[in-house]
Amino acid sequence: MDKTLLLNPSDYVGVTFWIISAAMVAATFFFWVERDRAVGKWKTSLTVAAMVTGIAAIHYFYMREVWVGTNASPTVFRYVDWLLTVPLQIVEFYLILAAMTAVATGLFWRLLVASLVMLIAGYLGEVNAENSSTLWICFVIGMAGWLYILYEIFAGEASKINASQGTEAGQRAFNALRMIVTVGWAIYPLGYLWGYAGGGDAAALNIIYNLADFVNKIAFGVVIWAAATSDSASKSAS
Ligand SMILES: *C/C=C(C)/C=C/C=C(C)/C=C/C1=C(C)CCCC1(C)C
Repeated sequence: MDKTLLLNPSDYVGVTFWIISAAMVAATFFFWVERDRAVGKWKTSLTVAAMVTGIAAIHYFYMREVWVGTNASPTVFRYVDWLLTVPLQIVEFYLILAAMTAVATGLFWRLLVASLVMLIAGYLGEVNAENSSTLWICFVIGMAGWLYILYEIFAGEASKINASQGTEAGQRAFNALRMIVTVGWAIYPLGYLWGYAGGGDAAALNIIYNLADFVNKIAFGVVIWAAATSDSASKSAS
């Protein structure tokens, strides 16, 4: 294995780690500063959005070094990052729901447990990737965790939000976050499939996961920022 200390500009996977590191730092700073423009509960939502991208930035710096130095997937730090940031995103989702309607805290715990099942299964599958039955059983368990989350937000308690509840900005945020959890999160299992089916391709795996993190952490925050600033603008105008 070719070991090196510096990022080779033709290492396109390494370059995506680099670009996303910068984007995560910029997003953190942006959400943090924009918090001043939000009112009430929206301030907390922007704080959480900044925490997510800030935690990811630190992991991206390190994951980039692992990739540059070893050309291997930084699986452990990838999952440490997800284990910290996915629960924060579930908190974020729940805060928005709770602001719109009375939702039981049981919903929060169900979403949290399902996300942990999804991530722990994914981790066990990836660190045991040489064993293909473990790899694919874990994939199926991880998929079940994600599908359960989709069930909760499209057909379960969380879906019972109707057009008369909450502010317009809150509803827009809820619908957009739902799309992110459906379409944006779907990129991860595709990365797992592409990365491991047929012998394994670490470059494809990391490039797809990096793209997914860019969408699901930064766009997720931007959706919250858009709702927070439009709601706050209408409140301060009235
Ligand atoms: C900021 C990080 C985020 C939003 C990470 C999300 C990760 C997932 C949605 C992972 C999903 C997976 C499955 C649905 C199947 C098993 C393999 C995983 C863990 C990649």
